[in-house]
Amino acid sequence: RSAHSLVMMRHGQSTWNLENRFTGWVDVPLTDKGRAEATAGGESLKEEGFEFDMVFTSVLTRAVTTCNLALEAAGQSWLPTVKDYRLNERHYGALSGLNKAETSAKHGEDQVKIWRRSFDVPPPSLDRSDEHWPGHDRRYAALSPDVLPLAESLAITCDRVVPFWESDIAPALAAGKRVLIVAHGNSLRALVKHLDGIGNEDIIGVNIPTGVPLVYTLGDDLKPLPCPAGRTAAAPLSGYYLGDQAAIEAEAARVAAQASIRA
Ligand code: DG2
Repeated sequence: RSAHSLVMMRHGQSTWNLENRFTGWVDVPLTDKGRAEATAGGESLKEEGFEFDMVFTSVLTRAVTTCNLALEAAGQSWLPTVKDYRLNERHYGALSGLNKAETSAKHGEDQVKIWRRSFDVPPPSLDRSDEHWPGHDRRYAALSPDVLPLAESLAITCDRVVPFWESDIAPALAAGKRVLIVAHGNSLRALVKHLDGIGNEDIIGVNIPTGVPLVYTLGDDLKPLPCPAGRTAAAPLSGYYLGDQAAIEAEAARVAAQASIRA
């Protein structure tokens, strides 16, 4: 039985991660810490002997820069890289740009948790005149305005991430390519939900830290194989993170708590 290698990584810390602002499709850069995280992620891939044949990322600068820095550190900058908007972060609608803790102070932590982590409740919508509607950005000019979101729940995000998985990423894996995906907290939650068959309730508790490689091995059916002996799966995911497990767990807990009023 042949195994397929898939590594996912959330981009390093962005300026709006640092400022604790809802980001979504807003195109903010990495901080210096985020650049260092991206490089460290690439170095750990190199140390562990990971080689890739193909890379996928979003069209947002924080993911593209992370991808470039990680590949450079891994000595694999030459790899073919596909950038596609379907790996973009979920669109945070009218929350885009707002501070997460301030939004909780205004609307309550429970409401903000629903907006951040419920499966199918979208955040409040923008309208098309808003500067954060992607129709004003020429990188989306080839797309029909009807596919450009006004706000996305995780369910809506799954409805673009999973078809891209099926049409582009899964065929590359099936052809024997070893794949790296560099994307975002919620576009990766959509992907692991699909891969691991995580339920709508259990996905609420999944938080992905920045800049840490998440390693999956898939079987011939492209379903995850159990985590290898000696590694600890990031349950309910069957993938495992490379690096200091306690630090990674603490970082995931910090992401979960980002909208707490005292954050
Ligand atoms: C964050 C995720 O996205 O935020 O859009 O604010 O991964 O691109 O930094 P990323 C955003 P949360 O859903 O964790 O609040």
